[in-house]
Amino acid sequence: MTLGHWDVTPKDLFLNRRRFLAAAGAGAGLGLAGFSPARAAADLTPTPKDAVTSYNNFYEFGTDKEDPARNAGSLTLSPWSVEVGGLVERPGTYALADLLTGLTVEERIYRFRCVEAWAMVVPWNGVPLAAVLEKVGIAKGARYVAFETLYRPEEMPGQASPILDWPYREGLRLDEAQHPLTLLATGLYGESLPPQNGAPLRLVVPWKYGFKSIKSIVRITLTADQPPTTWNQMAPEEYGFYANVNPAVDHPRWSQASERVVGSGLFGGRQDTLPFNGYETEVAGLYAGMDLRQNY
Ligand SMILES: Nc1nc2c(c(=O)[nH]1)N[C@H]1C(S)=C(S)[C@@H](COP(=O)(O)O)O[C@H]1N2
Ligand SMILES: [Mo]
Repeated sequence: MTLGHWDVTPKDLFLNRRRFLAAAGAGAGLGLAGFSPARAAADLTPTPKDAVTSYNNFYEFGTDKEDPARNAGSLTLSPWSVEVGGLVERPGTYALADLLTGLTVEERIYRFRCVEAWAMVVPWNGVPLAAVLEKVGIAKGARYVAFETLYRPEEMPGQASPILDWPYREGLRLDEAQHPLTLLATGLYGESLPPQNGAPLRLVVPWKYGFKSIKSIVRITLTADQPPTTWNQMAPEEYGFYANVNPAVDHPRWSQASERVVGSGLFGGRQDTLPFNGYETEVAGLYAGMDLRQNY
């Protein structure tokens, strides 16, 4: 069986054919001025919406890039609740609307870089994860945040297959989770999140490989210890817990120095991959003193 993360096939490239005349390269990097999401957005040209919503990784709905758009329409999105627990002051099962009440949904145009070496620019809508964490209250001793995707094999045909250890799990260090760039997305292109993109609530961590950005979240748990995460458990030599985008550290089976720009023509243009996916100024401080080859 061919898994996307195991094998970037010519077919993957060919599937990119429904693309557009418009050049959609991720433009220049962040400006030299201090960080502001609006400023970061101003320098980026979004990938066409058709590409963002038809070329997906969401193995719960199949491993081919076009499977999620084809199969995820069956997902029941309402009601949706998120179980918040572990080291929090106000644990509980929150209806999605209650979790978001009082928070301002913002637009964030971010680069998005899959570990398979393709890239997009996505105009997300969402709330900072930090605001949600503040709402539920971070208890003493919390050092990590763990996330889980819905497990519902009746609606998620990919979960019948043992390719991953379901439910899909991800995690961040607490300071990464609280970083202002870290988003809980509820939409893209100004509309509700399409199911194939992880409706109704997914994580977006733009300086990390895409697999960290877990979709269709039903559980958020604050922990003292580093939580187990799906791809890291599956192949620890290939997918680290940190998974910060790093052109200097290759995947064991392919280079990470450059990336194919999805939506920029028949086979996609290529561009150099940037350290921390272009967000080095904002996030490098989180990893001061760490060996990023060791902690890939
Ligand atoms: N639950 C879940 N979340 C997931 C995945 C998945 O298979 N299941 N794939 C990840 C990977 S590998 C990538 S690259 C991104 C893809 O997000 P997109 O389809 O919105 O571009 O979702 C991530 N989140
Ligand atoms: Mo990915």
